Amino acid sequence: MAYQFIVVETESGVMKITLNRPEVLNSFILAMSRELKQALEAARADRSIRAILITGAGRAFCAGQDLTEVPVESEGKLDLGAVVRQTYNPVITLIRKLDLPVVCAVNGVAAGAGANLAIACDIVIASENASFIQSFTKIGLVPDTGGTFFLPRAIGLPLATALMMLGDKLTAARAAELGLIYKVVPAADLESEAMQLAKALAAMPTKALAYTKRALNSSLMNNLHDQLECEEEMQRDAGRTHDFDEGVKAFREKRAPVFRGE
Ligand code: T3D
Repeated sequence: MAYQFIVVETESGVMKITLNRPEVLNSFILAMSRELKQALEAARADRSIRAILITGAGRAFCAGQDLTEVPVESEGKLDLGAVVRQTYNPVITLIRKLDLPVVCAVNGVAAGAGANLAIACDIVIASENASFIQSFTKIGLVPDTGGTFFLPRAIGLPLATALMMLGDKLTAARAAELGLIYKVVPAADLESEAMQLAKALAAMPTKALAYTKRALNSSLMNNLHDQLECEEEMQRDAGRTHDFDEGVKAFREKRAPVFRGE
């Protein structure tokens, strides 16, 4: 498939998606979000893809909505709800529902929808010069792209509220300290470390990772009883996979397992 605003490359079971509008810090236009969604759907349909890596081209990860695209002086007639529904909601829904691990390599500033795209991914690794800014209120808007769901759950309501109301910049180091992201690495190592991580995930038992993701998704809303039932169901499914048989066999034979993702 030909893409104009993203670059898609595949290697060793990993689909790497690079947001590619560096001159405007990879800010979102509808067409870019559609391409991102298409790429994620293509990954879902391709059994050889077992992990996804999302990153940005140039010095930024993503500066959120392209503000040059938004009409101003609309006399209250503009429907930004429709923009959110078309541009951001489908991408976030897909990332969370996808039965594949999604790694985000945050290579620079992640602002607005860009910050919330990053934290909706499964594992976030950031360069030491990356930062996260909930910049919405600075332009009179409300955090979207799933941010009001994920941020308070990740770092707690009081801090999430302050960050979202004030729009303060959170450095990658502080984000890691707070548990918002997995780890920070030197800028020069981000690309290779993120790809190494994604490849490691792609060689793992893909279905077990998918069921783990489903259980974690459910845990965000379930009570204990329902969550225990969810774990039971996920474990039942995991126990019926080829990779479970292989994992136990390899353990008994004292060798490294070779997982097929089945
Ligand atoms: O439709 C809707 O609006 C609803 C949906 C909303 C979702 C959202 O994401 S709302 C939030 C939108 N994003 C922002 O408010 C962030 C705006 N950008 C910034 O605050 C800063 O650019 C950054 C903090 C991200 C980075 O600052 P800095 O100093 O490193 O870079 P810069 O010089 O500000 O930006 C570099 C260039 O990118 C510059 O263009 P130029 O002067 O070199 O021609 C700048 O205009 C452009 N740019 C940066 N962000 C955006 C952008 N162009 C369009 N849209 C952007 N969001």
